[in-house]
Amino acid sequence: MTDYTLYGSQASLFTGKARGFLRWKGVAFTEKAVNDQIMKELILPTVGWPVIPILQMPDGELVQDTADIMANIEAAHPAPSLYPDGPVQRFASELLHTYADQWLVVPAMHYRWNYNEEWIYSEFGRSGAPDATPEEQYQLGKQRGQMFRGFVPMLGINDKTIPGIEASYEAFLAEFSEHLDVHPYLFGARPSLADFAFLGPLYAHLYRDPASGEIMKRLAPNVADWTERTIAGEGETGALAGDDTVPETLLPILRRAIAEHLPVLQTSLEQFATWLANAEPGAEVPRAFGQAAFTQSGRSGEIITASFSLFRLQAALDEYARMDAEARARADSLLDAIGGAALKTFTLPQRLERRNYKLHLAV
Ligand SMILES: N[C@@H](CCC(=O)N[C@@H](CS)C(=O)NCC(=O)O)C(=O)O
Repeated sequence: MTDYTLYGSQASLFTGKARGFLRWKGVAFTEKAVNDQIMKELILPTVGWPVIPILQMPDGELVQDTADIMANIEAAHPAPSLYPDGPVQRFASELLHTYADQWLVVPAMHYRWNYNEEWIYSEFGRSGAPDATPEEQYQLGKQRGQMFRGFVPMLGINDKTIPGIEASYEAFLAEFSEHLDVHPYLFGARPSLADFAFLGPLYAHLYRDPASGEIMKRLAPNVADWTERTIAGEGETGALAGDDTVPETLLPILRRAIAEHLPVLQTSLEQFATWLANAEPGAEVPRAFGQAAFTQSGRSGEIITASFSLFRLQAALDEYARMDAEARARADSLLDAIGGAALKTFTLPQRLERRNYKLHLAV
């Protein structure tokens, strides 16, 4: 019997993020693969929609959303700290968190579904019904996988955009490799929030799916090595970069995040404001408002404007808002250096909050 139970799946992006974090924290937890019974009897009655991972707390409470899982564990087990101490590092961490969760999901889904489709159907079947025959597992996995397969066009992944998505991912791998030549983790010698955020897309889809893993190991062996260390929960001791500095080698990654994702976030903000004009106070917020144009490595397409991306970004904006003048000046220099000056005045017209496991207008 352990204190915490993580309900998830080996193939799930956000389960990998939570698993690496929990291991690194050193808390005792049991991981259980979610099957139909757990979904119907535990998750749906409380959470209300089919989503993983879920962390069950020692008192039985179910926590959904990896940011909330991390915050709850952090409150109970503060050392080693997940969040950097310095305000600018915290701000940059939340920007990278938004990029990892809400933008690197695009290459993750592209490589999974366009390079590993048959494999992932069998894999979904193996985890949902470990005792079934391979043929039954494949058929079950195919049924289960349809929803995720359906997300692929919504993420703007199509013949026109794929060369841009791949070029951008390969450039990202090169940039992350250069960073890892100098630092073992994103902000220094131990993992912190942004590492576990990156682990989401980089582990299950881009490392563990066989064809994707082959690409990562060939193009960026030290990113594969970082992925192995981070999912294992290693690196619990070292220090983060001193004086609240953001390592120089992170700037190309932040620049890429801003160049590709910020235009989509700006369109999302406009569409949120339009939706808000007719919304009831405290209303549940739709998962997507519409679509936005995006460009990756010269290829343009349209992607859904996810409300959750604004919610993740809100955490970065909160860090920025609470800075004193000295930290704000350093954050502004960082924003200028990465092409993100527009974030200085990026304001949500209404705060977002999660209630009953769903996104709502804050009350
Ligand atoms: N923002 C959530 C996302 C969780 C999530 O999207 N999980 C995926 C599997 S990795 C899922 O269950 N998706 C179902 C859906 O989006 O409808 C988190 O950080 O935990």
